[in-house]
Amino acid sequence: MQAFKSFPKIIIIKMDIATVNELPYEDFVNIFGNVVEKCPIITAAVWSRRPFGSLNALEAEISEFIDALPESGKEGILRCHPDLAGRDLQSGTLTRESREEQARAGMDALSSEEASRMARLNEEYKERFGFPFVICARMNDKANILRQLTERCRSERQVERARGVEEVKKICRVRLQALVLSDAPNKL
Ligand code: 2AL
Repeated sequence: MQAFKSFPKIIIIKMDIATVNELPYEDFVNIFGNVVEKCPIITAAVWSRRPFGSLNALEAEISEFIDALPESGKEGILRCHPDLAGRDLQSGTLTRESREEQARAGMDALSSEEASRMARLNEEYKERFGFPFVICARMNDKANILRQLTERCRSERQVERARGVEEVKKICRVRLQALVLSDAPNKL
């Protein structure tokens, strides 16, 4: 185990992979249940694939599980994601992970003009594709998110489904990196 300071007064403990491998099922699901937003069933399924050789191996198991789902399952995962700067943010009902990600990307501090543009584009995207726009907020700033949302509104359904799933995997990686020690230097 290694402790480090993330924010003033908050100590986050990262586990090494050996500790992860020893976790009983309930603890594993409690700790990793939201690495894919509101999809603890993925975590539950992946637990039986341990031991994991590394953080990368754990991530690869999750990716493989997602890739094996039918397209309807992949869309289901996308639908579990809250809109960026959407109703859940306004009403304080985001998951802790999502709240931190959205705040880091400035989604909680949009001008009223930016907020209405975001809301309009999010609705347009959902109407066109039937699932929400998903992007890894930690890897993008506000300007980039708005630009990509605008561009991706004009895309094709299959392209967006695949793109959204790749973004889910990036979000998952960032969330895993916050919990598990990596062998490689952490670039985030
Ligand atoms: C999110 C979210 O909640 N966190 C993140 O990185 N992206 N949602 C979204 N619709 O892209």
